[in-house]
Amino acid sequence: MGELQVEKHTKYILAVEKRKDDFESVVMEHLRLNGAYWGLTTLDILGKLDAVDQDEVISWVMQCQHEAGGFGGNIGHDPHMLYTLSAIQVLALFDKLHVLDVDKVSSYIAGLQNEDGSFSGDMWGEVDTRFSYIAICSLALLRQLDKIDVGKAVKYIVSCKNVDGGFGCTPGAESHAGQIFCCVGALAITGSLHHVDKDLLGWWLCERQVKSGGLNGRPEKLPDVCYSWWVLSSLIMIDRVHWIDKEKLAKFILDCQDTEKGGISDRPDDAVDVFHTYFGVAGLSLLEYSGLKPIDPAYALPVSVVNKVILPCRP
Ligand code: GRG
Ligand code: ZN
Repeated sequence: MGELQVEKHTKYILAVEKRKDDFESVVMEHLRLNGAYWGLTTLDILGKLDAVDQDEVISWVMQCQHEAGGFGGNIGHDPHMLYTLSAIQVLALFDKLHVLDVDKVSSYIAGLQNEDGSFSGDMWGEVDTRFSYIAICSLALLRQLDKIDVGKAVKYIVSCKNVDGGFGCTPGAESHAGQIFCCVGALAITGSLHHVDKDLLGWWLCERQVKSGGLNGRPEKLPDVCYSWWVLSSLIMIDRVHWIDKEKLAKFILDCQDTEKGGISDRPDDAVDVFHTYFGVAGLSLLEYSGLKPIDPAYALPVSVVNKVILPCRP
């Protein structure tokens, strides 16, 4: 099995951060703040965050903030929950959460909670358990969970639980590994994991492993490196990670590396991108691959970062 190409992946991410006009960057323009989170978190797990000019990053992140309090994907873009979490996560990576007007950002997020406890992604109202996770994770990092009705938020997430033990994006919607990460993560952060049937969900999740060792996101689908994050983090949160073959999964991820130019793809021999590079490296970190910083399965940030942000307020 090949080794993790730490230097090559570092170079690849640093190059993507700088490129502004090639194809991938143009396509990614509207989600640059998400891209920054993926790239910078990967560098931190690899122990290479020092290679980045942090003042430049922070100044750019702060320029993505909208007067409503939320963040857009880039300067001048409309605010959305997705980018607001990425902004908070990037600032947390650099231990710079204090530059935020915490009240303003948390009021923006809390303002998106609906009567039934669910959350909309932005002022246009799309409701999805992704946004429940984002609201809860963001507010926990800002220590502002008391700004929302946590009981109702949990109740809504539980209403999205299916008979197979999994969760969907809205009540009655099909179970999907990405949505399961969001719901289990939000329940973990709020101390509500007793709502999960761990054996039933653990069974569904471990059945995501296919012959090649990779994981898929739903029955009958192809394996994809990003599910090494969505599925594995969920299995860890419910204490059932020993139900999959960790060696085979690590091999699948390593087989998806571009060993010449750096970066990781969704499946062996496909084109690499920052998203799958992040999920590949984060997945290997969850698998305790040697030399990588451990990542927190609920907050999707290095454990060292979460400890710095959350621990001081734990009794
Ligand atoms: C901080 C890690 C982190 C996340 C923030 C945005 C978000 C919260 C979570 C997204 C969860 C989610 C729904 C992930 C799934 C992404 C994905 C690969 C979707 C593809 O779905 P299909 O149906 O592909 O197109 P399949 O693999 O089923 O063929
Ligand atoms: Zn993917």
